[in-house]
Amino acid sequence: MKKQKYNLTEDGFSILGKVFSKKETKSAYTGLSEVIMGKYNTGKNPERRFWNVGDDPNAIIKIDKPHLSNRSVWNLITNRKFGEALASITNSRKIQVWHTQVVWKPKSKLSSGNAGWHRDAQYWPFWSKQGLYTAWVALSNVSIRSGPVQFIIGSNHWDSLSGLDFFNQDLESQNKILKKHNHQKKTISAMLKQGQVSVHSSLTYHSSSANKEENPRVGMVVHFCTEKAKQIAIKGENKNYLNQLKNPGICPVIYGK
Ligand SMILES: O=C(O)CCC(=O)C(=O)O
Repeated sequence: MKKQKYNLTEDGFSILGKVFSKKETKSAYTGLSEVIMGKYNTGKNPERRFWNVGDDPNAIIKIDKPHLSNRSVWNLITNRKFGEALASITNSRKIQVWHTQVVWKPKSKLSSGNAGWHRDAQYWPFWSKQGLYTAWVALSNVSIRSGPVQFIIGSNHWDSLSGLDFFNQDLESQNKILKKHNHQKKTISAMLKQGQVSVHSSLTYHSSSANKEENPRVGMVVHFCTEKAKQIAIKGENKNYLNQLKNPGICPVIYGK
């Protein structure tokens, strides 16, 4: 693996060298395209689909926990080299994958490919702020024109801002919110080669915009926790969500014990 760019603790994200071979990424890419079409070679459904066959072909396609539904996708997220790379970059003894999503972005029409500014932690009231990260695995080459994930440098140190959301595709109005809060916004677009990985803290603000390329921009998004993560007791519909951590068939430990 080549040298890392950007410091995970200081900048809130880091860009790793190539972790996966062409064969590994190709096989996961094919697996995800099958999951998107509703074909599950494990016989298991993904956790949740936000896009279904027949929906807008230019829309961003997000499906939660596709690793349950396809063996090649499972193999990608449980890959030993991947576990080692995540342990090394986070300086951890244990890496457990607790959630995944595919974010498959076909050529966009207007704002159809936008993912709004957010920090992952805003969706995870049941988790502490420490020890929670996301790895974004490039299954296609990601150019500046294909709507790469963009990170705000150092935003992992900010207080949380309201009015920002992954599902809000109006990036301009969200940029105004960022400006209003007087945040000097220096962003970095994560341009990655197929097989490369970026890692960000659950507190780092990020978004992505239109894919202007002909080919889809494909990211396998892997949310993982380390031994520093702590569960927080909450009320309501997600109060038992993290019970699945006890099930290695859903939440595999990919490094350490
Ligand atoms: O793939 C994208 O454009 C957004 C991904 C994202 O929000 C994440 O990795 O947490």
